[in-house]
Amino acid sequence: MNVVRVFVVSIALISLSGACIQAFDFEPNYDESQIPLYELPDPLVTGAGQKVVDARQWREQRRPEILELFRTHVYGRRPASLEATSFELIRVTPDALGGKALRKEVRVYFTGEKDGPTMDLLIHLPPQPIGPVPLFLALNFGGNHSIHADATIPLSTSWMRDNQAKGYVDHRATEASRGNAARRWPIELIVSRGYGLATAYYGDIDPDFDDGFQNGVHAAFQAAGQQRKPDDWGSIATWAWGLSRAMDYLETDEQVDHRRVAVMGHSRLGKTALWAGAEDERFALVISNDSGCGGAALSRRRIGETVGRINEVFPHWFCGNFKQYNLQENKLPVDQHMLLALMAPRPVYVASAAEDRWADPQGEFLSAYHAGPIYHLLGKPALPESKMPEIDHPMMTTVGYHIRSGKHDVTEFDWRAYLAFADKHLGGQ
Ligand code: GTR
Repeated sequence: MNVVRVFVVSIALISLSGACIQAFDFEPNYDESQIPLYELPDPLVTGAGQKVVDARQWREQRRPEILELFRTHVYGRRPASLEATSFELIRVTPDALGGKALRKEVRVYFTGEKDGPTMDLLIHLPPQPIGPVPLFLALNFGGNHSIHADATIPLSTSWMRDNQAKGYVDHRATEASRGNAARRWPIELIVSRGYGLATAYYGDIDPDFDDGFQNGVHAAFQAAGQQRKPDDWGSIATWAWGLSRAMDYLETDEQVDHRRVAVMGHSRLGKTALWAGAEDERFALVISNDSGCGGAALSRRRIGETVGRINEVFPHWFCGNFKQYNLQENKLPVDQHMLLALMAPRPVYVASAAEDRWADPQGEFLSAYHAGPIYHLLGKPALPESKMPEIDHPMMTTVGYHIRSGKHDVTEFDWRAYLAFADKHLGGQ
């Protein structure tokens, strides 16, 4: 039975919520003994209280029900009619990175209109692939040119968050930002292992600021004067939708095996990768790197970043309804183990970092653990025990997990674990 009870009640948290103090007004809690009493909703009991007994009932009844709950209460609903997306192959460089990779630059026209919103996909494949290759798809934070120092990658012209130190000035990328995230993107390693890597700048899909949903694809799909509904898509849902449009392209590329695409993301983009994997089952494997609150971490634990805090600081990330759960996590009809369960029976990997307490590593692990009963129901192995593995010791069944030493980041250790997990489930080239 997938129920957790924690008997240590935080008097402080209860009295705070009773007095309706703003969710972000108190210090984050990192003390396991101060977690409020919580009970996780059981993914294998339907809304009507019926026990889910077989794979068919999960597939036909409970999975769609849980997906709808996440759409309604957490991420929001993507618009229905989006058949128009088109693609343009801008450039192919057969000998990119000193001959180590084949590069493709593809422009995605979200609405099919040349003057509408676009996303630039940067794809690296093993040079001269002998057949369609499996591929990692992951959004980036700083523009495609930030993932490698190579001077031939076009500088992004999209809106950027200002960060002088990293080369972003007046909301534009400058040459100084080229390659600033290269450490997080071991392209040469990935292609040498027989995989492709496709990336796009998340701000091409929707700029990451609270703009009243006036920019990016939100604006393109919102009729003028149309009021936003409390379950309309927030930015995470929009970014996830953009990943699906990238997948639409990948399905047309004969050098990519679209049945072996792993979607990966770090931090807010880890939350995005999970939601993309839930909404779009074409993703064969899903990886969450340090995704934390609203990603892999259980909301009810209130360790580190909380629902209230994330909604205050990033009001545009989730749907309007999610704000009802500030300091009311127990009222959520879901928790994040149910998001991971939506990946089943596909392989899912959750990674944490030991010093990333803000993302609640223990809550990320428990979430992966409590998705286990769904994997078992579908005949797949899951995490074997409720105790975290040792630091730097990845654990891999159909559900994978590691806690790496170090901070909130994406490191080569993380990528080597993802490659091993992908080798196990997707096979290399
Ligand atoms: C933090 C935020 C986290 C995480 C992170 C990131 O400020 O609190 O939820 O998403 O940003 O995306 O880097």
